[in-house]
Amino acid sequence: IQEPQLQGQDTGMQCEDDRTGIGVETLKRAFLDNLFYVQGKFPALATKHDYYMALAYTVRDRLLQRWVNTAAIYTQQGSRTVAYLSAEFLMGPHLGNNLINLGIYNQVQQAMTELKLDLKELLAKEEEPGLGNGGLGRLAACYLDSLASLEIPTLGYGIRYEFGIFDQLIRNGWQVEKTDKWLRYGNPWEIARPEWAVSVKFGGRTEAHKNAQGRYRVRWIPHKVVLGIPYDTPILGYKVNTANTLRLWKAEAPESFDFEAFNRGNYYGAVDQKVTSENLTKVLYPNDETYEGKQLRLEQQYFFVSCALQDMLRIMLRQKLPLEQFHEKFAVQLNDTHPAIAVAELMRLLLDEHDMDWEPAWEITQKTFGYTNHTLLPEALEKWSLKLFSSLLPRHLEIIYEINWRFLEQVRHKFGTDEGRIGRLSLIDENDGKFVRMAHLACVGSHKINGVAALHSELLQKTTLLDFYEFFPEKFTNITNGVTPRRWIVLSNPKLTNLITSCIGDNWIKHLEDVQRIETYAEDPGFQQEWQQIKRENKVNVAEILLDRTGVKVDPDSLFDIQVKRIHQYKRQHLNILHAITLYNQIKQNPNLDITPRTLIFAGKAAPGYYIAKLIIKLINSVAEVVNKDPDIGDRLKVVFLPDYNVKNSQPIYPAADLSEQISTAGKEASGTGNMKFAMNGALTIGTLDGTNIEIRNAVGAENFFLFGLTTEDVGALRLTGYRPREYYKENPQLKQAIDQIASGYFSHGDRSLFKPLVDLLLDKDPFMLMADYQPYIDCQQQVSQTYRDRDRWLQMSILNTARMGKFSSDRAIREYCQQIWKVQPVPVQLAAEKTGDG
Ligand code: GP0
Repeated sequence: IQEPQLQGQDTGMQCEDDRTGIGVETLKRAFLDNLFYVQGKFPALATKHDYYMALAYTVRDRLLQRWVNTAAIYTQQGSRTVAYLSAEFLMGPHLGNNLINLGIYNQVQQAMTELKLDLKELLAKEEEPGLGNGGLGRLAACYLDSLASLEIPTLGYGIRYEFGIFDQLIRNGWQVEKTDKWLRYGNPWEIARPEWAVSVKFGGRTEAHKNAQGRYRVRWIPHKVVLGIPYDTPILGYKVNTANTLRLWKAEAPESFDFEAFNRGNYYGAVDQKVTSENLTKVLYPNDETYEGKQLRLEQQYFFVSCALQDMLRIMLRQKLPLEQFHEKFAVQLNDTHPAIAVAELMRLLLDEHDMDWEPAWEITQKTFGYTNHTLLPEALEKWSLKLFSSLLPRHLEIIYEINWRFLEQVRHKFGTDEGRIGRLSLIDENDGKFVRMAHLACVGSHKINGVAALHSELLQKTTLLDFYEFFPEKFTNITNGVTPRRWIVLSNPKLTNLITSCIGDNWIKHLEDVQRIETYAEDPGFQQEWQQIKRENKVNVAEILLDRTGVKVDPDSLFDIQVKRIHQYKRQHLNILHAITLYNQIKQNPNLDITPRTLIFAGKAAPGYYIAKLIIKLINSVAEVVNKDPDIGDRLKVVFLPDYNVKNSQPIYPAADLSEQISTAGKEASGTGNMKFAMNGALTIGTLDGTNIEIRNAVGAENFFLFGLTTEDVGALRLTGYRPREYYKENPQLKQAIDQIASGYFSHGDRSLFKPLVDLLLDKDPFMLMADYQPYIDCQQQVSQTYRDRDRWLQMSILNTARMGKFSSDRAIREYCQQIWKVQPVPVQLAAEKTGDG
């Protein structure tokens, strides 16, 4: 890794500050000092964890210098700021990323080596903050990295869940969930700011009163109040001094106990209040792309949104900015509808708490928000029953009725009385019970609405949000997702990073479009040789991990065919397994078959209540058990399920992949982001025309991408003409054999009932059209196997994939958000030492 030339280097001539210096000697001294004064240990008694903590504090000290300076400059300049509201931030471990962004990875590695410690082992000690489910939460994390790297003033606002996404164990092939106690040993990256606590109200009723000018105003008399305590984590940009803030809120009881209840002698009742309040931010809901109408979830959403908006108002008051300028000070982005209640909450704060009139408040509100939609799946669209909503947020329901009334008036004005259209656009769903539609609230309350890939944005406008598109087409736009090359190439794949940098310098890390320049080496035998060698070393590394965690030994020279993501029917891990069974059967039928040896690797969590997804995990493990121990198969096919997929465990995976599985039913995967991480690391994709697969294929070239399957249009047409999955099964002997084996108990010790629900679903309904896509998928996989045998061709394709992935950096995505939606400019941060020029 190429190191930056920052200030404060260890020249030996000057004395470095132990909290900021980055020379090896200074780092060693600071590290031992932290071991002593923070952990209270001397080396002989210190555990690996003590050493991790000492190193984390050493790095944190170096961040603090930048963080405090950044805050000072933003405060002085009253900078326009992005507020990214997200119920999830899937940050992954901080230490390694901070070392990369500070540009001190190599110095720290050397310092640790000189102290007889292994940096890798210390990095492995970090408990990752798993405060997200999957793509949506990880996107928020990549965006914070890019915002800081582009020097954009930003606050990330979310929830400090005490328990993040569960840890996954595999017992007897089934997923078992274990509580994620990530805060158990303390969190060195956060600082609590109890002085900025805010109160959040719930329940109760409203009443009218008159303000000083004799105008009617509304007062909300809540049933309960919860305190929100902010916990701040610095987010450092890559090789800049900008350190932005991720501000996560923890719920607490307003007093440690209820004195009244205590005085009445009801000590337990008083403590109970405290327990109930703190339950609010206890645990992340582990559903990905399915909403659950739970009261606690709505409480979480309102809680963090109210905390965030009150915090922004506090910042404005401190900077002496008039509230009329709210939308000029803050650009607030709604990461899906989870924070959409912000539209009503900002209205309430401006109207009720700051005495503003409706029209200016509404104008400010609309100019403030942008809304990103992340899915078209109907089961994911949030709607809250009026009963629940009104009992929890009575004032917000009044405001939503008023917004709706005024909005539908405008609709009538534009389109006349078209009751069908009005019913479809209304913020209240009255089809089957009454519900508040959160996506509608977000659309009406924002000035921009974006999808996350070209196809997704198009489908949004043509289907899910068609009526809104017809009403205000100018609000709609697309911003294709991206991922940060710092974590997903530099940190995860140091060997590839060094190879690329040795050829073209390190500019590509900040400007990923520049990685294009390795194209000239795509057919260079020496470069290809090094490329292959690195891939092999990364595969050996994963082979060791697989052996360690699953006991399965895999061949690093086999084709590593990898599908890692949440387990979902629409993502079709079971289609991939049908391919595994097909290969197995081909070898069994012809034991001398000369096929391209493959290792199929799966990882991902299923929502605890998603029965079919859990059954798919069981099926993968059941097939693995049969395949892996069959002596006829040998090294030609292995199937492995790596437990507990999370950010930390994913980092070695992408660099080790030959083939990336992106096989969702067309039209269902909004974007996908794992697809980008794989391709950047030189994996080839087998995929459908879905989400960003389409754009990746356009970028890398159709000849460097394995395409198969129905298109979105095909899917729609087939559904209309009557889809009969059982016909495909009857007419395809390979498919029939595979399904029959699953049904007959071949993979389940003769148990025919185990997979029956899955088999019935596939043969009768097959909502995700596996049967239709099966043969094209198998044929395409055959192409993959053929191509893999042509080593030079494969290497060339692999190199061209990496070379042409520039567009998929989250830096590009964030630049587009800044220009199209947020209208915000960089604010560079200089350190005092740089300004005065003295060390
Ligand atoms: C979308 F609606 N996504 C949701 C959700 O609740 N959770 C979630 O992770 C994902 C999409 O499925 C995606 O296609 C997309 O790339 C990601 O949001 C970020 O936009 C793949 O994970």
